[in-house]
Amino acid sequence: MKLINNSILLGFLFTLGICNSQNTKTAQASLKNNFKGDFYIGTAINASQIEEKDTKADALIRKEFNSITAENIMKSMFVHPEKDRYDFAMTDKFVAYGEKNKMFIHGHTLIWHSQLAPWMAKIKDSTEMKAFMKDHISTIVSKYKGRINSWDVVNEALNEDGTLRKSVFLNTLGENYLIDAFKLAAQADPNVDLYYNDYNICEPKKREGVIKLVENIKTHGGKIDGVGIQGHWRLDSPSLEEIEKSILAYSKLGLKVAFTELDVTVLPNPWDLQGADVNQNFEGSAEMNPYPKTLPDSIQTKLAERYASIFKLFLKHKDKICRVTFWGVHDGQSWLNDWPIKGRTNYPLLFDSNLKPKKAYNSVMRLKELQNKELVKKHALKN
Ligand code: 9MR
Repeated sequence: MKLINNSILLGFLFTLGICNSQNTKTAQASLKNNFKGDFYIGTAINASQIEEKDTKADALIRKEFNSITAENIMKSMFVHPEKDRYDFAMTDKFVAYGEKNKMFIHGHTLIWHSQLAPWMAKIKDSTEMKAFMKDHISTIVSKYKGRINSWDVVNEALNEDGTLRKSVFLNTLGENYLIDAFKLAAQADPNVDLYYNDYNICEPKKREGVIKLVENIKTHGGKIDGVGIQGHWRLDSPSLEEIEKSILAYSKLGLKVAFTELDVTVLPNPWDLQGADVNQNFEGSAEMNPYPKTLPDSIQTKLAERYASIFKLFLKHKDKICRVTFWGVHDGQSWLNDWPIKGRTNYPLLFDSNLKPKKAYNSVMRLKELQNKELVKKHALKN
């Protein structure tokens, strides 16, 4: 256990408002300040937030978060729309926004089967694919060398059973594409942290798949620094036990763990309904969109409890976790309003669509405040 010196104790007291005096500048209570020293608190931002078009959202982002990920604009279809043309207009603005606000900047994502430019999807042979990967990864990573802090080098390469997903990359290059991608990224910027990022990787089978994938990259001389657990979760799953097992399993590989796309859906899932087929048309169905106007208090409370238990676990393993990023700033912006059914009203984040903190926000903040109080108490007892 680290020694707590008096200046740190004073810091705690200021945060708790115990040491408040008009002449003393206190740290503003916010997610990023409360979890300072534990892990970065990040958010995904969309194009209008990058361009600071929404002044209220901009103020909230700068107050609460110290890390950013681009929700879409860094994906290949936007940044590399044609074989011989890159479009860095938005990515330049994104990086400048992070630098201006002294934030940890995460790059999402280099190699992903989805949101590909149409010309990439048509690549048929291995020579052409190798040339594409070299050009794509080297150009983008070296352009932002020393400015982007970590990259999702490969995103979502696994099936649910832990086998490799059929994609244009696997079809043309075989499983070596993973090793090549990580080597190319490390060559372009030897100091940037390189991640494998995926969803459902707290599930046992898929987790085994990640472990195999990481070991294979390492055995063949690739550099990989971390695993990104996306964290698109539900109120009751995955269990805290499986999340904890995953944190431990990935860090045992010598890797950093980041929670990269955290949100918790409160809506029914069509796949859970017996015989339900997601292709069925559920749009406009009241059964599937039960809270179109407001979230009942009982569900707000459930969401708050779920977030508190998740963050309690994160704090327990803060030595292994370097970043927790939410997938969006507020509920109104969440992709979960349109997936897996379009046009629903979901409530998966800590801020509501009016940008007001929810019960879930307070529960996460309170957790940290209680922990600080405990430390103050222990320190007082010692002296
Ligand atoms: O939030 C993103 C949404 O706006 C896009 O339409 C969608 C396209 O696939 O991608 C969403 O973000 C995804 C992320 O890039 C990778 N992991 C899953 C996220 C949610 O689908």
